Amino acid sequence: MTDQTRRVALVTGAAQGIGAAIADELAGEGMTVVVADVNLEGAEAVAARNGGVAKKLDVSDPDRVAEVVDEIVAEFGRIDVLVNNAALVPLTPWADITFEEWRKVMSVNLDGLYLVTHAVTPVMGKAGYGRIVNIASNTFVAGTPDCAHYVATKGASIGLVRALAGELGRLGITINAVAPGIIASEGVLSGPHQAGFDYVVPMQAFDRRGLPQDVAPAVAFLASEKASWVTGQTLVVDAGHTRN
Ligand code: 4PL
Repeated sequence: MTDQTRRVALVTGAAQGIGAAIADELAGEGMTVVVADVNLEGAEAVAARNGGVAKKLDVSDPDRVAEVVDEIVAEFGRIDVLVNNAALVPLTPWADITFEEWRKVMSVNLDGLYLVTHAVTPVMGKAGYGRIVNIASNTFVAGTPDCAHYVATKGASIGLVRALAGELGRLGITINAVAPGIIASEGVLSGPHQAGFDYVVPMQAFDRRGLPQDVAPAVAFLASEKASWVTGQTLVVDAGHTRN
């Protein structure tokens, strides 16, 4: 029988980058972390080091989302924390964004938010407690070029937080967003983002690239019991890039 007294956190897109750092941070605070990702081997590696459990999850697949949430409830009896981190981060100029690419980004970044959040909130509602953190992006503040589909989904993520805070608050659930600036994560480093760092780092208050570990503690705060009076908010974690 598994220990059902520890808080349980579901982190999507947790095989690498910001999601993996969040999974490690929450595990370090004593939570059981469900490390969910389309990349199962990557998720297993993260879960192996932080004592969590790995699940293969494509957040845009409704059946699989329902299945994973059911498995977590069956195994642990609770989901205290949901971190909606999974996202595609493509860099494509507007003229080159095909409808197919547009739909793909909407499917993962936006439908995924709906599917996972909609599956988890009844579980939290029944318990009368929940913490939801959406990983947004400061590109919504900065109007960063060459990723209009991505920026649109991050704006929607912040919109969802604002829209749901009231409805979910009645159930004892808080929902907030963390909006990182450009971060040297595997996902970003796998694309042509070098120019982004060259442009952004001089605007930051600190003269280095942001790392996943720079973002995770802000998520951990909003995911904690202590953040009980904060909901519907967006915390920008970008070394001051968008402060002006
Ligand atoms: C400022 O979230 O916030 C590039 C790529 N530049 O994904 C981001 C900035 C990127 C960002 C982001």
